[in-house]
Amino acid sequence: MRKVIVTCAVTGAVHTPSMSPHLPKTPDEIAAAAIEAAAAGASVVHLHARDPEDGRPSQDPALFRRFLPRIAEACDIVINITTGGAPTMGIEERLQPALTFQPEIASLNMGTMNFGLYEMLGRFREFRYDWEEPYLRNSDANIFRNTFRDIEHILKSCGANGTRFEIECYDVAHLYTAAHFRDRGLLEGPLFIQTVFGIRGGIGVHYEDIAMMKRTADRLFGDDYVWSVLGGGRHQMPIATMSAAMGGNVRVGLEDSLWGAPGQLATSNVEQVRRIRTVLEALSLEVATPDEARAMLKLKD
Ligand code: KMH
Ligand code: ZN
Repeated sequence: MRKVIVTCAVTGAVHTPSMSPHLPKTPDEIAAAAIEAAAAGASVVHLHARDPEDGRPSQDPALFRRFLPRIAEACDIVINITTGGAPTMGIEERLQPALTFQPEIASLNMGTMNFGLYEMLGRFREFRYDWEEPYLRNSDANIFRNTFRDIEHILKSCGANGTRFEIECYDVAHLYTAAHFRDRGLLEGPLFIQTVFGIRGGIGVHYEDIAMMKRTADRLFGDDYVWSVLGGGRHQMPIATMSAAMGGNVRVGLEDSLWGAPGQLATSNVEQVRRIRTVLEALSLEVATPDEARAMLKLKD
């Protein structure tokens, strides 16, 4: 049976605490979400941190230090630390936790872009914390900066620690950028290509979009890549399901969607992990264990 890598992205930097009481923000909540996701079968956890007082996204290594060792002690799961942080942050700030903790995987965003937030964000009018409203309002003016030089810097600095990459591609051009760095010898196969659908500023959520990203990646990388998929907002489960049936690996979690069912918030990350696991098993697919994911992605020992 084919093994499918399930990544759970537990908190991210897109959503804010007022949108859902279930979004993890303290180190305890982030650790618990990761440990529960592992127990439900997630192979990889993608991690951001937040200020425990007000839930604001933060790349402070001291915050990561409050949950990373606890996750490692409690369970086996592949650790993936963001280098994307939030579009409001500078590149050195974004890199701090991945350089400090030298994880098995770090995210690597393949291009500078507008990063419009998910469809539900515009609906919020009442905020629990002062930072949320300007953060969301300014998101229409932010640029998510990932220049060629930034990408090279992340590749060289994290790569020197043996960290491999979740290569986040939000449009077809980003696949070509990944191929460019592969051709220069800065990225080595198998590439873990995370195709991202449904961010305003990136590719859409039509099945033709998924097919085109897959066809292009097949052509550029042949057998030397592992394809994973995430859909933003309410598209998360339909896109994960379609892509799993097409041979893909999947990412779920409250970073990417707060929804559990139409109009209903997910009450936890593990709810989404369990739902995609049910889908995968119905498709006669098996969730990859962390060790199987390590072997598939050729991660460091
Ligand atoms: N929230 C994802 C669509 C990163 O952390 O490097 C983008 C992301 C970026 O995961
Ligand atoms: Zn992320």
